[in-house]
Amino acid sequence: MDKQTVISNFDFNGTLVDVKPYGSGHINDTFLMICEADGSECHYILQKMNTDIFRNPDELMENIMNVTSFLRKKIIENGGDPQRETLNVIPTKSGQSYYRDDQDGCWRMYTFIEDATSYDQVKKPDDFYQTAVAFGNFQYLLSEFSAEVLHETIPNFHNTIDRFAKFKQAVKEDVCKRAKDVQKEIQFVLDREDLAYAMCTMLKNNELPLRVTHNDTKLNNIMIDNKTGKGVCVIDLDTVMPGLAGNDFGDSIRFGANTAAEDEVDLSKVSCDLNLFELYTKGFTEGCRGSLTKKEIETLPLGAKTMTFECGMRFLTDYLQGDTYFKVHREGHNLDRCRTQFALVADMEKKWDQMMEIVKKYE
Ligand code: ADP
Ligand code: GN1
Ligand code: MG
Repeated sequence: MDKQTVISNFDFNGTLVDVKPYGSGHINDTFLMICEADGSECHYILQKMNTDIFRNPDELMENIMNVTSFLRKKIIENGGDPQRETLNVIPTKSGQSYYRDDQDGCWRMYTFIEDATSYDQVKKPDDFYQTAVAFGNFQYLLSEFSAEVLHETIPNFHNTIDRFAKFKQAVKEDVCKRAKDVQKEIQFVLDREDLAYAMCTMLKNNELPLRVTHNDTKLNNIMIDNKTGKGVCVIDLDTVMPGLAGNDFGDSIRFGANTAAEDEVDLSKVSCDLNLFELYTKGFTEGCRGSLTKKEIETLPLGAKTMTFECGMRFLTDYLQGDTYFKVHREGHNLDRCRTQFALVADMEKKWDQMMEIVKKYE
């Protein structure tokens, strides 16, 4: 179905002028709608949800409605602006949270967060610090949210043990006959089985608490206010589910403290910037407002290493399976991404003692 027809089914304010692809997310198809209302330009985000990945759009949208209405109340209580500080779903004309087209494509619309930017790379260290405060605060705000109402939108999302098993299965099946070319990368994973088990085992043993977390805390999933420089809104709420604080911390480090892009081909540019690591630790612990346990803080470096390893393993699994999960824009894109993640894990292994020293200051 064409986008104009899809859009005509939503109850938004204004007339559509243009609609074009937007952002650099790896999962959903995102579009910017340029509209006109009362003589001035306004914008909306239109998204075709990836229903190959999110199998149950009803449950997914129920999560988003529940989380955003909870956040809206908290933001109002704290004197904030609920139009900018959380996602706002624009309903369809029949009052639904998403629209299903005649080919079962599922679409949703959000108000556009104006005067704010989502970055693909850290431009100023303070921006990274501000995103840490905002992600920490997001988790803090959700600490009173009842986890029981949340559906698991992607089962075992950060179950690294399960990811490891699925990786080994993909190597065994080798459907695209690519395994022979990536023996070094496969061995890198197999040599780190302990790492795949570490955080999950601590959760199982109740050494780490289960919280409501975002689970996809990369830099471009947060909007930074163009004027104040503060993290104004956490977006991409598709994976808000029970999880580990260390994983939210870790995924931000994986992406934002890397001195290179996620898909950089020159691996000599990849490293974990310890100044950014420290700034994020400071911001995240402040944002969580003292709610993290001593063990959670101690294991933040492990969260960073685990999320980087897991993500690299997911890119490699997808490469072996024929690039069916993450959007790719060139041949070998997932393999390039996998290699940066493994180079970053190797760099963290070298800097491990320093990373542990840094987090000690914030216990
Ligand atoms: P994906 O799951 O594919 O990553 P996202 O929900 O993160 O999709 O959206 C992709 C990009 O679109 C974001 O990184 C951001 O740049 C932009 N975006 C999404 N929602 C909004 C919004 N409400 N206002 C402004 N920009 C947005
Ligand atoms: C995906 O949706 P996006 O692009 O913000 C992925 C994350 C990965 C990330 C790697 C639902 O995030 O888990 O860490 O790519 N999201 C999903 O860049 O799988
Ligand atoms: Mg995203």
